[in-house]
Amino acid sequence: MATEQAPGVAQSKEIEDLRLRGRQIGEFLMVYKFALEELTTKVEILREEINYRKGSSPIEHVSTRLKTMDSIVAKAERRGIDFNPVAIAANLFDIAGLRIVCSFISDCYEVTEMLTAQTDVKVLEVKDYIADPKANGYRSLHVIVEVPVFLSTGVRPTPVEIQVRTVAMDFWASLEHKIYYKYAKDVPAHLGDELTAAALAARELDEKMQSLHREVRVGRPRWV
Ligand code: 0O2
Repeated sequence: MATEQAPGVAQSKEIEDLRLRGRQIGEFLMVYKFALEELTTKVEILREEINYRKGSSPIEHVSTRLKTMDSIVAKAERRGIDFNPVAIAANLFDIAGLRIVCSFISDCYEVTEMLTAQTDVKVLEVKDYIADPKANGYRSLHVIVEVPVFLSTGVRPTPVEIQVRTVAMDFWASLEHKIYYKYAKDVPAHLGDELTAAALAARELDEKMQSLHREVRVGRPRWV
């Protein structure tokens, strides 16, 4: 004979389950947050050191983001990844994201080189959308790296997606992102065409600024 549970007991079991799930999610995301903090410190050290030596830095600004649980679930579903922490950790490499915005195209490559040359930064994948832009005009250098996060329980190598881009690339990408979501990923053709034209203009601006920068650097007196 089945014994009926008092409503209060069922409710407190539900609350307990929810609490446990919340804790598991928190623990799962925590390591990505730590990996971002490590990488942010590395970038800030580079920025400060270069600024100290040269009087200016190639890094304009740095930002980080952790994917939301909703976004992780959506991507796991899209990719047919089992929804458990082990499968997700083994297949999704952009749960933690670091974006570095630089002044010039050459800075994007130089800063990436300085960061990835560090012995505790392991490169897993490089996608160079600066050399080879997406069809819509999107440009950025994407590098997936793995950094060791030292926990009380041991070391956890953790992947982070680094996006490196110029101010012009960043301006374009943030507007395109807003438009993309405003139209629920179904951007009207004329807007799409205008965005692609704007990406081309941003690219021309980057190239012009790069060549001016090179000319000033080559032609400057030794003490500058
Ligand atoms: P969020 O919120 O910015 O992180 P996928 O992630 O499935 O699309 P893949 O191969 O994992 O594909 O990644 P890909 O193509 O290297 O791009 C991943 C990230 O780059 C995106 O993350 C964006 O941040 C950025 N990105 C790529 N293409 C575009 C683009 O056309 N326009 C803009 N504005 N950003 C782009 P998320 O997860 O889509 O979004």
